[in-house]
Amino acid sequence: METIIALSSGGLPSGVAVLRLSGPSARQVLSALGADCPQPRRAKFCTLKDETGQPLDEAIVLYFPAPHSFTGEDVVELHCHGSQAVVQKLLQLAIGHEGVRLAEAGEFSQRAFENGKMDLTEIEGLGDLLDAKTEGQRALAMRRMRGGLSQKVHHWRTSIVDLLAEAEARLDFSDEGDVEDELPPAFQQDIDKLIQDLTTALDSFEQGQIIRDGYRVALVGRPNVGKSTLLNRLAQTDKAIVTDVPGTTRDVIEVEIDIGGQLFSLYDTAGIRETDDIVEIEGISRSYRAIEQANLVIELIDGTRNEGPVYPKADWHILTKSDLTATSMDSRETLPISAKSGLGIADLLDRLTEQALRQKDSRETQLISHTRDKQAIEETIKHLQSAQDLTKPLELVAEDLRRGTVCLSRLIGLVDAEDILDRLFAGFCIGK
Ligand SMILES: Nc1nc2c(ncn2[C@@H]2O[C@H](COP(=O)(O)OP(=O)(O)OP(=O)(O)O)[C@@H](O)[C@H]2O)c(=O)[nH]1
Ligand SMILES: [Mg+2]
Repeated sequence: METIIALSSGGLPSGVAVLRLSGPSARQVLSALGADCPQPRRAKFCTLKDETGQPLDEAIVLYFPAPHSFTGEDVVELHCHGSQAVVQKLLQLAIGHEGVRLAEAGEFSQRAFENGKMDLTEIEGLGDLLDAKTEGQRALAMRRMRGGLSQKVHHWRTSIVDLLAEAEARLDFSDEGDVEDELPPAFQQDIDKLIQDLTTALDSFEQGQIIRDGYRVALVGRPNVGKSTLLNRLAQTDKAIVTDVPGTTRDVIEVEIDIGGQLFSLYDTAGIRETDDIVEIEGISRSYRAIEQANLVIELIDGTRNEGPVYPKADWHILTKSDLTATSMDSRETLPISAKSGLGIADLLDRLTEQALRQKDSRETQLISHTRDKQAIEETIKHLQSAQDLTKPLELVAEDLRRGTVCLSRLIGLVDAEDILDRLFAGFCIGK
């Protein structure tokens, strides 16, 4: 097994940089740098030396002997100064050793997976954690990384394996007379119960996905009502072009914002109206596509004009440009706002947070956040439903159950993990 090394901390220069070595030669590299190996898991201050014995840098060194390390192998961490020259030199000296090379993207995590330190969903949780921008994403990712989903999957899988054992016992020993031929009445109930549990878990998918990928809000309405102005105000950018020409926005413009720890994706869309302009027609058809994908559709209505909604099915209607209108017509349905003066914006943000939190169940259940989870659970349910039909030969019932376990095994990476891992690690950075 080769030893790998990478810069595991961020961009240089920085106060401190962490180089991580994993593999059987990790300790030798350390001693070649003139440092004695510290006590396991104890920080030690060392002067690292170059090939001529000259001081190269001062560093804090940590040693995690196998198997009690992130990767399950011998791991050495060098906390050196975050200097381009220091890091380059250390990397160059390390890979000069026989059997030591630079790590590839995600390779530390891959070794952790291969050595059974983390399963597939836990690795995905780690990836989500590193990508997390909001508090909600962080909490969700942490639960996944710490085995929240794995535990559930193991539990479901064990339950199916128990049922499978019942069925197989009757197949194997049916002529020996010491096992009842009939399945116990609890068999059917246990399957029902499992289907119920899995269905409940599946129900949390939408919420999990909203936390992970963001709550999608489409801003729609007639041209010139102030959609782009509101998007810019909420996201504190000038990403969307604002003019007084109706039909300014042609493409859907997406921005991500953090409101109260929840990630929102806001979509500014082309104003909806009858038109012969082919560019605008395409823009409007994109507006409708954004509407289809949104969790919440807000139609903006120009409060200075006497026009009704153009998309009455919108979840909310809000009145814009209220800085120009004299009287406030506040109601639950039509909140008056002004993206110019800021009137009503705080209230709008509150309502958005409230709305995104509305479907939130207890934190426990929000573990299903990847499409992969959803598919695996749906498939498992399908096989269990097929196993509910006990009028068919027992062999077939057993086969349904076995397939159910395979779906769950795949979810945590017990089988067929390679494809998923390749895709996953491709998105990881070096040193992870
Ligand atoms: N007084 C006032 N003017 C506003 C407000 N919001 C937008 N406007 C003005 O209304 C005009 C249209 O604003 P946009 O944000 O481009 O409107 P839009 O809905 O994106 O328009 P399209 O992209 O053409 O569909 C611009 O001149 C803005 O300055 C507001 O709250 N108060
Ligand atoms: Mg616009």
